[in-house]
Amino acid sequence: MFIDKVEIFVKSGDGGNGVVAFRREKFVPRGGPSGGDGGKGGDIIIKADGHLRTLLDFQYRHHFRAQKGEHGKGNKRTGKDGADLILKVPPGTLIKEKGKTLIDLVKDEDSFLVVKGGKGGRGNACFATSTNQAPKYSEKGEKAEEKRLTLELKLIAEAGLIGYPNSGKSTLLSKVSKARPKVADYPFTTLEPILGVVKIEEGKSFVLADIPGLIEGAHKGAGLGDEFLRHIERTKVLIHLVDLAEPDPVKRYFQLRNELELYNPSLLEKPEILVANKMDLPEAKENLKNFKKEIKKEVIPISALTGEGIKELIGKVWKEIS
Ligand SMILES: Nc1nc2c(ncn2[C@@H]2O[C@H](COP(=O)(O)OP(=O)(O)OP(=O)(O)O)[C@@H](O)[C@H]2O)c(=O)[nH]1
Ligand SMILES: [Mg+2]
Repeated sequence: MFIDKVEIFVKSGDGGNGVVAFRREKFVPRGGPSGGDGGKGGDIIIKADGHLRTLLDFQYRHHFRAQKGEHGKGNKRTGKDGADLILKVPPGTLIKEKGKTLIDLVKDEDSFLVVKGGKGGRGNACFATSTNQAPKYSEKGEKAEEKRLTLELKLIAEAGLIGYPNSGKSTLLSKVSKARPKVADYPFTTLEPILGVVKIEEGKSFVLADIPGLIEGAHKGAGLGDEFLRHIERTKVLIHLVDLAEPDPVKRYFQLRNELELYNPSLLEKPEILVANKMDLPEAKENLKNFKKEIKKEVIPISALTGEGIKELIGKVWKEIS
């Protein structure tokens, strides 16, 4: 299962308490104050790691606590600081609190302190003055911070497949990558986004996202709705797949563009590679000429089923993103 949004609960470490203690030495009847300070509690830091691609690690574990600071000790010894906890997430993860974005960890190694550990309290040794040489009080450590956070990952796919249900998006993804999305001859087969890595040759690869099909009215919730479009908001290029064997592919093309605009008009400004699929079928061959005439845009004819035209398509995508 692909996880792209998780809620977690984070709590830093409490600061250790300062203590009250007095020196006890054989020949010193009234030893001075010697209570040490408490250690600082651990912080929780969220850090982007370029090797990660999903938030899967957070599927089963939602609660995270950093270590507490140790209490102070006699002989003016300071308690140990609690260890920090570093949570790793894929680059592109947004950290939100109560719906507000705290930060966007864009690239590898980006990090953000989400909850700060409590400061250690001071021991009584700190409070000795000329007028109060034997203070009998110390500070308590500062309390930890706790937060409920949402981690949201917008897939870092460089190319996104869009189109009506049944247009062949998943078929294409399974042809060009090792991803094995379900393919079937009914609409809304794909229920959640699926990523695949398209390898052209050594050192030349890109991530392609297959998202559930869109239909007219998706912005109002028709079909599976349009919320999946957020997964392709950051792609460099959109691959718009149209089933040319359908009776009116021209209308469908414009309906889909309209849904993109209603979701986020800036999607229309992304480079669009327009693909006419199912060219192995006679109906598709019949429709192609009219389709090209009406759309007035470069069209790449392919058959995701037989593989015809796919190499040229991938070459075009690579040119656009590299
Ligand atoms: N003849 C022919 N059939 C194709 C081609 N590409 C896909 N199909 C068929 O079209 C149907 C839908 O394919 P999918 O890949 O599941 O379509 P999708 O766009 O992922 O659909 P959703 O996940 O529902 O949005 C399946 O029966 C495929 O076998 C093609 O190039 N030629
Ligand atoms: Mg699909």
